Amino acid sequence: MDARVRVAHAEQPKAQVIGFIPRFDQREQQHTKAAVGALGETVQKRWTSESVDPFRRVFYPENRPFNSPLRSLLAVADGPLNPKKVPVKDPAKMAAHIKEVAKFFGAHLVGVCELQPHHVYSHRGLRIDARKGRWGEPIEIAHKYAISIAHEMNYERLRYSPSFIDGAEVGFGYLVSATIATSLACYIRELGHPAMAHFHVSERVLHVPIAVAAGLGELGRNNCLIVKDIGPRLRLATVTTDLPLAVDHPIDLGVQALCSECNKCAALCPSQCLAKGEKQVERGYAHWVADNDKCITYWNANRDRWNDCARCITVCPLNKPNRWWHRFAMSLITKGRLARKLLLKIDEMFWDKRFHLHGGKGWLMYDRTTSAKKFPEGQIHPNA
Ligand code: B12
Ligand code: SF4
Ligand code: SF4
Repeated sequence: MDARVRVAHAEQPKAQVIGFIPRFDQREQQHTKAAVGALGETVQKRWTSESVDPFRRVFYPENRPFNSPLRSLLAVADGPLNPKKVPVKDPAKMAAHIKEVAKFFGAHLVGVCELQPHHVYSHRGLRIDARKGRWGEPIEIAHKYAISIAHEMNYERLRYSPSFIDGAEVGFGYLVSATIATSLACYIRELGHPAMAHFHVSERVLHVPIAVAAGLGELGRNNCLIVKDIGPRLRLATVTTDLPLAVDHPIDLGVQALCSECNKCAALCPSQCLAKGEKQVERGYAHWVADNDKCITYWNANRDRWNDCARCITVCPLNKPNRWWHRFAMSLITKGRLARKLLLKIDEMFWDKRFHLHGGKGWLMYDRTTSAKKFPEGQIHPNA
């Protein structure tokens, strides 16, 4: 049994689910709303146009799929089973084995939960669904379990948000997390059991509630999963499966308590779309309700300089390099209000300054202010 499961049994997780949680229609999520024009013509035009940044075009297959590796992963997200089915005598041993396999493939954290109806979108609504003629089709996933996979994103590159530098890190995170999930799904299918990998061009599920149920961490004010060693600085992917597995449980790391006393992501969000006040019960669970439309509208404010934003991850006091002193600080946040106040004060004194002063040397051919306008060809490229 790993440490996270022990925490779950030692403490009651913060009550989050208050009532029935309806399934969410994928056509209502913001990437789709922006693409179909539900957020206005300007946002639609910008969001569906080809990016000036070559990294963006590599990591997101929407405009030029021929040079996007994700396209090949899509082909093996689901697939046929090896007819020689391996029997599972002990689901706990199998879960431990599968977690090790996921870590071998590169996962930072792995957990298992039962797949619940509200984890699964009600109707298909990805841009690829429109192209394949299955837009709006009802989604049913018969699988019993969900394996939640977290991939760690680079600390330094995210500090440039919003720019093409953190954008490249996010895109790379999508690719790596998709590779891990796909490899794991393929492995399970080779054991003869059904498995499907969900990543941003194949997904039928909501990764964050799955990760919370699988005991990876807690939901923060910034609407992201926050884990004990790297805070919210992660990308998620999921494998749904029928392979018999022992499940993990939600955990209490003190994140919700800290978020109630901290407001940093909401204060520093450039679009001011995050909730500054108390949690509300919305769609059957208690959380800080954000204006997600405002967030993606900001992503499209200046496509010559950025394609997205991750500042609510970057500025979070729980986003620190994964070192012993950070893990020690994390262990203190459950110890009471005074300890949390002290940690927030230390963050304000040392880390705020460091974050804001990070003019940065830049990375590859980019710095914080790189704009496509400086390149006569209309796209960013190495001036070699
Ligand atoms: C649409 C979408 C967006 C939209 C909407 C934001 C949002 N919070 O949903 C926009 C474009 C604004 C966005 C922005 C960002 N996103 Co986004 N986004 C998604 C996507 C594709 C679908 C989520 C969705 O359908 N949201 C619409 C509704 C359901 O949102 P909601 O009601 O606010 O619910 C949110 C939470 O409350 C929670 N949730 C929903 N139901 C329940 C039920 C329970 C019981 C619980 C506990 C939680 C929970 O899940 C939702 C996402 O957090 C997911 C991938 C996926 N399939 O899960 C990634 C995802 C949520 N995004 C992610 C990230 C990191 C970001 C950004 C930081 C951008 C970036 N550059 O990386 C910002 C952060 C903005 C923010 N503060 O939320 C990560 C989160 C990783 C993490 N640490 O948790 C995900 C999981 C992508 C991934 N594969 O890693 N995103
Ligand atoms: S910045 Fe503060 S309020 Fe926002 S998620 Fe991090 S700890 Fe919570
Ligand atoms: S991604 Fe940027 S705009 Fe969106 S909520 Fe986070 S900080 Fe705000």
